[in-house]
Order: sequence, then structure tokens, then C-alpha cells
Amino acid sequence: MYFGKTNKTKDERIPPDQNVTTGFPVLHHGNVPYYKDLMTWTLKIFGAVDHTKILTYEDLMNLPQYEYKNDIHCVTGWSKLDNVWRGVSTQEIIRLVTINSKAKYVILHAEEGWTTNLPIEDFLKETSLLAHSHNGQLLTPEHGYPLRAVFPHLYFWKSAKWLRGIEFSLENQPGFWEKNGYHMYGDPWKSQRYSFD
Ligand SMILES: Nc1nc2c(c(=O)[nH]1)N[C@H]1C(S)=C(S)[C@@H](COP(=O)(O)O)O[C@H]1N2
Ligand SMILES: [Mo]
Repeated sequence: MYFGKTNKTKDERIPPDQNVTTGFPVLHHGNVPYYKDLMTWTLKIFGAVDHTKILTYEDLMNLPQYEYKNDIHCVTGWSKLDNVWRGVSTQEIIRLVTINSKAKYVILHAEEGWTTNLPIEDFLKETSLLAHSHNGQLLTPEHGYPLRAVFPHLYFWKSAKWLRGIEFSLENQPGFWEKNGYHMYGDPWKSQRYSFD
């Protein structure tokens, strides 16, 4: 499947105060995990769900694979256009559990306890993906291998690299950058950079 067609001009694709880069900057807090193999790697789906579900890398690869092309916008001011992401749709992931109807938020858990938060409806947007590949190549360790989230409609800090857990929650709990002054939602089109924006 392939989505991401746009009728927008290049200028219309760039949110306020962003500059286009042709490189692919690496940005994160903490250390890059280097996996020799994925034998012990799992993705845990937990929290406000009927049962905790643990997926292996193989389980993920056996789910339907999607491809999307879109633009990403980092809060520090760079945007990168026309990224092709391949992976598993978040909509496939939630079919594996029953979510408590009162749950409204998702907390993503990455390696080293790094977290970020977003509303369930954003997690489930058609373009929201758990990606293993970028522009036809497996993610490099620096960019999130083996699995990262991609939410192109939010600032890129919400797109957790080295994803290990998806927690459904009744409350909106701030993640790592959100606790450090960044916005709880992070819409690049509204310049929602900091908590006071
Ligand atoms: N686990 C984890 N994911 C993370 C971050 C982080 O610190 N830890 N930083 C975020 C930020 S601020 C950005 S801009 C993007 C950068 O992704 P890239 O290094 O692939 O460009 O990752 C996001 N995902
Ligand atoms: Mo960022």
C-alpha cells in the first residue's frame, strides 16, 4: 500500500520557522542501542488493555506491511521532505488487544526509559506507522533500528526511536521532552514547541 500523495506546493509543506534539510540529522537524548540480533527484542503492548501482548520482531514482520511517503519536522527547526517509511500500521497493532474505552492517550516507551505521549486518535491516524525502514533501507541504529514510531503530523520528537512499549492510558502523562518544557501535543503547523505555546 502506498499513501502520501500531496497537491501542496513545497512552500505549503513547510510549517512556520522550519528550514528544509537534505541530510538526515540524528537527534536524541541518551545512548544508541546496537543490536547484534533480535532474539531477545520484544514490543510490549500494555496498560489500559484487556491483556498485555508481547510481540517478537518476527510477529511484527508477519503483520501486513505498509509504506507511506511524508515530511518530518523537528522542533529544532529542520524539516526533511519525502521520506518513505515502511512498517506496520498502528491500526494493525490495536487489533491485537481490546483497549479500555476510557483510555484516551498513548505513552510510547523506548530504550533507556525514554517516553513520549500522544492522544490515541493521533496514534491511530492513517499515516501513523511503526517503521523498520526508511527510503528502502532498514533503519540505521542511530535512526531507531529495529523499530521506531513515525507520526509525520506532529513534531518529530513524538516519533520514538528504539520503540519497546506501547502503553494505553486514561491520563495524558508527559514524556521525556514534555517534562522538559516541550508541548504536550506538538503540532508543527501551530508552532506548538514549548509548553507555553
Ligand atoms: N528514543 C528516543 N526517540 C527519539 C528521541 C529520543 O531522544 N529518544 N528524540 C526525538 C527527536 S527530538 C527527534 S527530532 C527525532 C530524531 O530522529 P532522527 O535522529 O532519526 O532524525 O527522534 C525522536 N525520537
Ligand atoms: Mo527533535
